[in-house]
Amino acid sequence: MKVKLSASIMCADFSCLKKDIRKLEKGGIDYLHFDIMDGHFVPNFTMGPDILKTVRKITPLFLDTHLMIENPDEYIPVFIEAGSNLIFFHIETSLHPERTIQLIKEQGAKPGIALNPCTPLCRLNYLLPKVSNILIMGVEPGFAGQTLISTTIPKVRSLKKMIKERNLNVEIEVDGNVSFANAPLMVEAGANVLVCGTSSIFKSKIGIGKGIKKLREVLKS
Ligand code: S6P
Ligand code: MG
Repeated sequence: MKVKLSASIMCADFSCLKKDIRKLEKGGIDYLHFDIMDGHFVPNFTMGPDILKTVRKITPLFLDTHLMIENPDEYIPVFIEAGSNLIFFHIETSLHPERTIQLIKEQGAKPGIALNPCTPLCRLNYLLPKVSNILIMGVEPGFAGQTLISTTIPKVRSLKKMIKERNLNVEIEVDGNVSFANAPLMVEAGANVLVCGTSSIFKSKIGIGKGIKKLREVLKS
């Protein structure tokens, strides 16, 4: 199965976002990844729904939204209305994840769960059949440009095994330090979607088009 690439929009050049989006489309990107941060769950701020709304108007691409916020239920409808096709909430932020998943479905998007590096896979036990994607964080959430935490690859492998044993159709997405060296290891372990940031397609020296091409080459996908 072809590996999907999701471009981390927080790593794009905001002074010419439309231009970057056209380069991503031309390069054959699959998803656009929106990192939403609230300064509480993570020590940083990024974008709000208005940016999504603006991007939704200028591209038909699949929009994947990564909520790094407390009280996700409060804001999920706003982000879906803005154009998100897939919503990831962090399991660490939801006391009633069944309700959160239901809310995302009712509002018309695909539900996904994100896991911090230290959060064990057993948190997914009862939820795995109810979601379409799992986001495995390879770094502590909050910033681009970090180094991959070494437990990420074995964690992806174990999750792949869980999904296979239960005969489920759940995509594994990996987020954080998806470099040209790390990406093939992530895919070999079972990743289906890779979040691409400053480690690959937003490396200023290479440029977006060549970055995507190089990533496809190392992945042979
Ligand atoms: C980090 C965020 C990510 C970053 C991505 C950046 O909290 O969830 O989506 O944007 O990790 O990629 P890179 O290649 O700079 O690590
Ligand atoms: Mg992210």
